[in-house]
Amino acid sequence: MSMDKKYDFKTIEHKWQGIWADQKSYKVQENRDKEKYFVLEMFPYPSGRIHMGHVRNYSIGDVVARYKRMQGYNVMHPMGWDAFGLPAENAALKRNTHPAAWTHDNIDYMRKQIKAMGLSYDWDREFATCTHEYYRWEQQIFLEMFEKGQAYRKETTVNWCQDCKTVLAREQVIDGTCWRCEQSVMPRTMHGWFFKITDYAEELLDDLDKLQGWPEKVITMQRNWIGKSTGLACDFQVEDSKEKIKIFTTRADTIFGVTFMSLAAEHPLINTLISGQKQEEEVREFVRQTIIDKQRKDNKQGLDKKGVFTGRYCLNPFNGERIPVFVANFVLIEYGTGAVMAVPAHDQRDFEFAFKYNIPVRTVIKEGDGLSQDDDMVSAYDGDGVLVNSGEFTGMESNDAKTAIIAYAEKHKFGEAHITYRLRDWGISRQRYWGTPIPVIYCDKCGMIPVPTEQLPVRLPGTSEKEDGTCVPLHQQNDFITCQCPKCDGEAKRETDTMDTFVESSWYFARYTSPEEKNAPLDRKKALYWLPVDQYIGGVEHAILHLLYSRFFTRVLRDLGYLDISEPFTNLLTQGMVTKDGAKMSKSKGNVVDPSDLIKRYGADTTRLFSLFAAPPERDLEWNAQGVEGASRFLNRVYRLICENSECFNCEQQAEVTLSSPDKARGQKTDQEIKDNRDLDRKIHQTIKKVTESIENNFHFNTAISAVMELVNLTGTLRDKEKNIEPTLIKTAIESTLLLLYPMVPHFCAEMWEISGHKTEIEKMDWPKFSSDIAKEEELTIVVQINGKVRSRLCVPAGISSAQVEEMALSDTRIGQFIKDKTIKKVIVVKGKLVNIVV
Ligand code: ANZ
Ligand code: ZN
Repeated sequence: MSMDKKYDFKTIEHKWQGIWADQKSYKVQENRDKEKYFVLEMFPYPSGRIHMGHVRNYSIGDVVARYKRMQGYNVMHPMGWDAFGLPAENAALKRNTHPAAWTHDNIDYMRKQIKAMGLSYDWDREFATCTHEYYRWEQQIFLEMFEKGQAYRKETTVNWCQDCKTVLAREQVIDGTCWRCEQSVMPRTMHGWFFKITDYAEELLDDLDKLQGWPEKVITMQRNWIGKSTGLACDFQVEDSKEKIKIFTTRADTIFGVTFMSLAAEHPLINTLISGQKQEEEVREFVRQTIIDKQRKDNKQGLDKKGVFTGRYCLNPFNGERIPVFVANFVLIEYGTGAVMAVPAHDQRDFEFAFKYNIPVRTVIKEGDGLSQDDDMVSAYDGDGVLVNSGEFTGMESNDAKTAIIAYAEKHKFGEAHITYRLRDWGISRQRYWGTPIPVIYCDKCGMIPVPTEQLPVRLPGTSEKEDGTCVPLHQQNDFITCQCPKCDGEAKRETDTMDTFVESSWYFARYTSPEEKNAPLDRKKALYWLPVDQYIGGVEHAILHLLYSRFFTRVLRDLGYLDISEPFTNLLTQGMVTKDGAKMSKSKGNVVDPSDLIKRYGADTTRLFSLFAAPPERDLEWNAQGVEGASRFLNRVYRLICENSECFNCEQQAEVTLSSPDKARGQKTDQEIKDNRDLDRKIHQTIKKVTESIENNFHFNTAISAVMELVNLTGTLRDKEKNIEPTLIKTAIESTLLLLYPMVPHFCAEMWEISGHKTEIEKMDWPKFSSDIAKEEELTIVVQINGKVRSRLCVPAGISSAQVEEMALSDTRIGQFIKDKTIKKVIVVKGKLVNIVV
């Protein structure tokens, strides 16, 4: 047989994909006799073609799915399409097609690409979120939320991208520009719809502690995003006015150090405060400029602290002191109350501001020994300490002072303990076409009316197209807008906003449990069986929003009676990026590798193996052409090993040589041959152990694959030596190799399993088990001598290297006592027997 004989991946992959599809091998149903396992990869946006990031994501998920099936779980592994979104509209405009047509074409193409990877999906559960069969249930959920006040409408200042002609969420504005088109973003006031995620802020935060199967960094990102702060909300009376300025502070202990007040440029009191003041014009100009700057710069805290005096004063309720009121560019309107009691001695931003505008700095917290900090202060001291210059609170420690000061404010009714979250309600309105229409009607007579559920879905109009066939936003589509009022039958108008596409992805995982349900968003019983998702896998770029929104929706659906869980994803794996030359693969960088080319050239199995082997899943994976070649060579090596040992597979006799029955073999074989047999047997069990543990330990497939490679090497070497290796042992070695590799390279292993004479398909086999006894390294006793005299004995694993033995001998405590400060001249190691140290 020639050394370069290769397996025919094209035929094999085609054959097995056909079999799996015909047999619907991965279709699942609820089965109370089996433990369920729901493994899910974040579903793709149908942008046109799959990329290496998809390949990596789905390969990981597929190994998990196939591995869990072999372990006896009832595995659900579904796939679908996150199909609404702006790219469809833009592409449609550019190509003169309809967004629906563009999207469905892409789905068809990508489905083919994904199928060519041999992924074990239950394709009967596939759906696209842009179909009314899906979004009508989203509209239903919206209506139920609306009824409970969880979906509401209000007027707000929004971030508007002129290029995308859409409202952007706060997190979609990056450095003042649109995350998509990188155009600058402008403020604009308009009505919009919101989901009351803040109602769940506390629960979303508290339950993070329960997410034991999530990466710590994702938990931290979620915690920071929710951003809970506990402190004091307190009123400062405006001098010569009925108005009060409400502030929020986490540092109530610094209240006697307040030397000015700063308001956000958008603060509603500003107008009243400045009217008639000589500063009026100056302040107005400052406010105007600041609002523009903020939208542009995304109000980064590092930016230059600027402000303007309003000409007015307010009074510190604790000591009646007159405090000048400023408008400052670093105060956020969205946070706390939009007003800050400024304490320059203990807050760096306030310190810089005070320095610039010549405002007094008054120390009220002393650190530890209480040395004076006033004179030579170069920065604020923002730590805790002991209070000074603080009236009756002087001498208290920061934490006690906070409590006492809050209690004082509550007693005198000008303030109270207050919790603030950074998290805002979720603005879901988008002024687009290609999204879920918000099911609300406006009637001049009856006001705002939710669309009655029996009138759902409010379908996206497909007919109202521009001349070139593309679709325009709903507010430009009169046929869509005009409707009948459900109450008075008069002429009314439809809401024209569509929902943020993050809404679809916030509950799709639940819909997979009952994708065909025609009477409700979910079949409760099925959802009960399948949820939560046991293993969720996707990019870390979704660590905040998508995961937070999904956690929120799960609770909403729970409270609406559809689900009985709170957390949607028990375990989360965030995979790293696929990079080339150190940069993320992307069209704009021109460093993309097309997975379809790889599959054509090397086959799906090699492509999968490469992406699993090149890096552990949570790390970035650097593209490397040799890596793909290597993966391909390895599979062919296994193939040849099987061909060369085909005679072993006809052998029905039981394995005789194992550690537990070494004597039986004796007599027929030389010592060396007995050792070789034992070594291979041990290696088999060690490999099963290693692979199983590597998968269980955060899916470290790369180490799993290395272990199998070692087994393949040893099997090949022993067999090449024409050693008297038991055929059944070779057979077990090869079978184990195939079973262990099967989840990663399923077509290849299915075929090899078949050609080596097995009647039952490999995927019906159980995951192999190992014996810890057999897997244990044989141990040897090594004598350690000093100048020829036996001084100690070491127990070492049989395979250990001379260097390792030497190191162990030298660090042995008894040897250490003998050597003390003597100089070591020479160390002689006789492999497997002794170490002699000459001093
Ligand atoms: C007085 C003070 C003294 C403060 C001091 C800090 C240190 P976290 O902890 O992130 O919640 N703040 C309140 N509302 C703000 C707003 N809308 N824009 C900008 N800053 C605002 O932050 C709470 C602290 O941030 C508050 O405590 C307030 O400044 C400021 F030595 O009040 B502090
Ligand atoms: Zn009406």
